[in-house]
Amino acid sequence: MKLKVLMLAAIGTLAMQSVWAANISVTEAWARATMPGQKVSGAYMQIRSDADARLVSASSPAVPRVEMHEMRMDGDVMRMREVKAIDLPKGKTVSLEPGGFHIMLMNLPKPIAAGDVIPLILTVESGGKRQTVEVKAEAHGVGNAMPMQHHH
Ligand SMILES: [Cu+2]
Repeated sequence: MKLKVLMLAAIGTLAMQSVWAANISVTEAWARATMPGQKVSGAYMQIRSDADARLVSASSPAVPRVEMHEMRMDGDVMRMREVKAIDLPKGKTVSLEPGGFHIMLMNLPKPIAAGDVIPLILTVESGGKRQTVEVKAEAHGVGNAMPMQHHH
């Protein structure tokens, strides 16, 4: 009986190792086109991992500064803050979308036009190991020019 328990424990360990590199799928990646003079924009996407993982950083060869942000209601005021990581629970689709988690594109050297493709590199940590995922976010113009509504 004791041996059986030990074997199960060993199998458990092997299973853990086989998910060393998580399979990450990113779909519906898009970025918001900007108005002339606008230095910041957002990128959004759906991320799904087949193992528990965390998005720990985002960068882009085309954007000088990229941060991960979260928007949330604080009373009746929408606030945005930088986050260090975004949890990607196993098998769950995590939505980066206006009004929630998003990738903030900052210090833009030139406006983002509809149809532009913004390359993004996501760093995902799973099981103590890091991997990168390349994403191409196509820019869309959005009818509402004020993506972040503030209520005062
Ligand atoms: Cu932001």
